Amino acid sequence: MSNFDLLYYLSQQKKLIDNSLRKYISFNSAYTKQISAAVKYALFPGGKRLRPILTLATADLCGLKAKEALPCACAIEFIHTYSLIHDDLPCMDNATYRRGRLSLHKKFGETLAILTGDLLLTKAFEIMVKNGITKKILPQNLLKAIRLIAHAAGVEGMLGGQVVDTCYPVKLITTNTIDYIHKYKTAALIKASVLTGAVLAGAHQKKISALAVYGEKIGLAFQIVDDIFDRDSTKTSYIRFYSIAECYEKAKQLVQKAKSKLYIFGRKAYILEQLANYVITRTE
Ligand code: GRG
Repeated sequence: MSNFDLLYYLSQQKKLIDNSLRKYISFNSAYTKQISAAVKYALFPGGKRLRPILTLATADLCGLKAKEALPCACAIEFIHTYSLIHDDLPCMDNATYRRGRLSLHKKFGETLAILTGDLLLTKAFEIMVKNGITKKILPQNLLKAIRLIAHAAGVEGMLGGQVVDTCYPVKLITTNTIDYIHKYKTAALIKASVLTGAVLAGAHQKKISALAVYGEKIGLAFQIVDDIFDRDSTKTSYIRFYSIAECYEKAKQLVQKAKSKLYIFGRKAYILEQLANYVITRTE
């Protein structure tokens, strides 16, 4: 695998995912024109597509062709996109820009931004139920995947982390609070993205358990790197408690731990190793 080109791999997977995402947003009637435009703006050109890329990678690792896992991978990207739109709203992070362009509510107004987030969240589940079963995916495995994705997006996952991030009194925030926020707000959906591919493939429990640890560790490392990018030392950031060097060290250790869980897959885990490295070497 010495000639493996990670950036090329990421761009190819992004293309695959983008083509699939496009298929799910063709609900254009005279009455849905506005929200259709808003959904397109939110999804394209999009970001790194890290979560669906992880889903396709673990599906492949566990013996399921990546394209079989595309509906669930796209549904996860829909949920991620909804979370960014709502997070940017004036009542949350009040962000003017996202991915170098106006945030959705700045471009389309707050009402449409809230509704676009709601649309993406509900559509995600419609896609999984409607398109998730293929010849190679057993219905019970799809059901398990939907359940774990719903859990990761909900109050014991991303939404729960966001509640603490946005509503917890700032003066009570300790490193434990920040660990909690990171684990739920960010790592939960990344972990679910990793597990979804394996669950759809019907992987053995031993593999699922190893991937659960891998997913959570890279999810935490991802958020620490995000904190470093933000350099925001005021609220719920690692930077508030640790130096940049300490943050990098923590992220590196998490990635090391994540990769150490992959030994049961042998050389086939090469792509997941590279994706773990990417979480801390990425520049955006
Ligand atoms: C609104 C319920 C609700 C939750 C929002 C995830 C989240 C919770 C808010 C996003 C705030 C944020 C910027 C968190 C940092 C980690 C993160 C999710 C960064 C953005 O993810 P990337 O870098 O985005 O994967 P791209 O643009 O590549 O898709």
